[in-house]
Amino acid sequence: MATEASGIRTIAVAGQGGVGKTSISDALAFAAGVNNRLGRVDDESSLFDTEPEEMRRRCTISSSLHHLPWRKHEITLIDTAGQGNFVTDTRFSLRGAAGVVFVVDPTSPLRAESSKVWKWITGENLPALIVLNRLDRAEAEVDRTLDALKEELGAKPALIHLPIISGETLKGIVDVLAGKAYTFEGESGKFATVDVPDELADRAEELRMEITELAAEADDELLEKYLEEGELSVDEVSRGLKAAVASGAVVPVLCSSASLNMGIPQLLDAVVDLLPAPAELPAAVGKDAAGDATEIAPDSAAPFSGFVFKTVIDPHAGQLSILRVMSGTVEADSQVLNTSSETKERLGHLLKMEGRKTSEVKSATVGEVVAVAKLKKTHAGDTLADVKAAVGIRPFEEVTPAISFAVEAKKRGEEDKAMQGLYKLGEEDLALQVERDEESGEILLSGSGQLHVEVTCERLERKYGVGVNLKAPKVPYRETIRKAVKAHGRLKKQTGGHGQFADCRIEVEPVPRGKGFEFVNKIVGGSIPRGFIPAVEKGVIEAMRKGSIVGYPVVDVRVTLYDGQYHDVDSSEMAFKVAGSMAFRDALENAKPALLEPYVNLEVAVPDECMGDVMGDLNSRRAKVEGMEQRGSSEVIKAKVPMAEVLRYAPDLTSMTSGRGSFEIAFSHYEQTPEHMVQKIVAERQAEEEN
Ligand SMILES: Nc1nc2c(ncn2[C@@H]2O[C@H](COP(=O)(O)OP(=O)(O)OP(=O)(O)O)[C@@H](O)[C@H]2O)c(=O)[nH]1
Ligand SMILES: [Mg+2]
Repeated sequence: MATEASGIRTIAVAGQGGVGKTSISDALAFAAGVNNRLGRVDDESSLFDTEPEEMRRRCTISSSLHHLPWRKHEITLIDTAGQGNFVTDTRFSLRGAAGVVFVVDPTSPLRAESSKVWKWITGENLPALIVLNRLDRAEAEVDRTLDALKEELGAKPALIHLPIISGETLKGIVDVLAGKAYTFEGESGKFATVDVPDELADRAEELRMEITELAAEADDELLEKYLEEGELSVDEVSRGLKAAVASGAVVPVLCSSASLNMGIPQLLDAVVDLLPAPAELPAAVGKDAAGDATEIAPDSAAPFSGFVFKTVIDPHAGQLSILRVMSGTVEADSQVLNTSSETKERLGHLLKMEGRKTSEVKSATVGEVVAVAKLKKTHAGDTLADVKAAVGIRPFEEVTPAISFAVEAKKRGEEDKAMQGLYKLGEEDLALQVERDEESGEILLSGSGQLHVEVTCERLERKYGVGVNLKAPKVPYRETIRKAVKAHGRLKKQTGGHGQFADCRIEVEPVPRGKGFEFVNKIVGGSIPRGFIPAVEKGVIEAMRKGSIVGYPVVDVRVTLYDGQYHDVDSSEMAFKVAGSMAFRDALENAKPALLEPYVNLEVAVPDECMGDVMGDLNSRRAKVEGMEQRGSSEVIKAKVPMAEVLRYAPDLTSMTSGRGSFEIAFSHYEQTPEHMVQKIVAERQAEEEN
């Protein structure tokens, strides 16, 4: 790719569901000339929402990207999902971007999705622009929206555009910095530059002064000039503002209407002028080959490192790993090290992606995003690096699903095919979890919400030709222990020729909730040879898959292997694995096992008059209400609720609020299940097994 590092912009378009992110992305692509017509979500002609499941629902499910040339720059644009069911993909897609265009709808209140995505953006220290879209609508409220951005997101917005509204719709935009205005000719995207309308002149000047000050404060040289002369040029303000954006001191706010194709070239200009090139970002923190913290500077002369932020499985090209070059330059046909799986990978062609289409490039440098086909042991979240500078970049955070369903193949005997298809979908979609219930043989499909699981089943049928039915939602209970105990596993058998011998002693103890599993080796003096110790761990992990109360996986335990015996001839990995399993099962019996149930964070928005009913109902569901707040004309209730109590919340909320309530659910944590519920769950499970 020919563009110099300073001419690269890699941005994610993000925000809550339905605010017009994809519509804006299409309008940007049209303005940049990569599409000869304006793609529209509503008539299924979008360049970005191209999967049948997305087109049918008019909703982005998985991010997709295009490259837009603009003023000798190359903008890589990643359009992300906003609907709560699909935002895990957004969270991880943000790792591919060096800046964000955050889209807001001033005609309706901010929802939980906005706060969630904004938190991820600031957590990644991504410089951002905010776009107020849908300004063609009479109900748009700019000032209220700015207040909400400050109060609910903690953002520091500064208007750099003012909408020119006439006859209740958008006619043009005031460019506060330039002291000019643009009026648009219909939906052509063409505009004329005119004087600022008289009625907006004072407000525009006031905003210009504010931004000039912000810009001056971001740069010592500019500050000195500003203090001496009391004024800065347009270019100087722009330069200072860019520095303020990069440090997160301010988020410029722009205006648009994607449907009317207004404000779009101005947004492209702002991306180029106000967002940093990836090479201008501060160094990322990573780990070196020894595991020590190190800085990964976005320097094109440094050794190569790249972060794989997404996987897509293409029917023709197979698996594509999409990576952002974090440092150095990568060439086609080179060998790199996957420092996460510690495997050497040969990169074949480097592919530049345009939606689902690809074209070959010879190399890619800092900030560029390229795809590589058919890597053997590379997953999204992994780092690929120069073999001689084996750095690791912070991997993805663990995702815990919010809902689980049992699924069954429509055709008998297609269970395995369904499992294989679901595993492949899980490669592309990290919010998805697929398990097989050891006992019933049922497939358990877990995801972010019912919609997510339903969409997954549709994809499974379309892409892998297996139809499945969703059965009742299931609660993914877990088991744990409450007491530290010591246990012994001993295998001694004479089979035919030589025997099987392994002996291990372990201590099993509870660890804090959410810590998962820890294995500690304290063998000294070789009572078990080192080569057999991983086998003991494997045996323990196998035994942990099934707890002793109901048979759910066991979590939050530390297992310390402290002693054992072996035999020169009769010991084997297999024998030690069996002994490890035996020891763990022995421990479980005595360690005061407990059943854990998942809690979810529930956010319900309801009209004021329904509050009483909804609160009463929540109490009957064992909810712990944590707070209430007014958001627009709705009351928002935040609570932690056992997942078991809200498996079918949607129809109940609909009937309590006559369809005017909405809610969002995300996994929160596990807690011990009350004793009387445990009996019920055990009985239910037994009944299920007898059927
Ligand atoms: N009136 C008006 N409607 C708009 C505008 N932008 C988008 N829409 C409409 O809003 C709906 C949602 O637009 P999308 O572009 O799919 O929104 P999105 O943010 O990508 O939605 P998700 O991908 O589901 O998060 C579509 O029907 C668009 O036509 C706008 O500026 N004005
Ligand atoms: Mg979209």
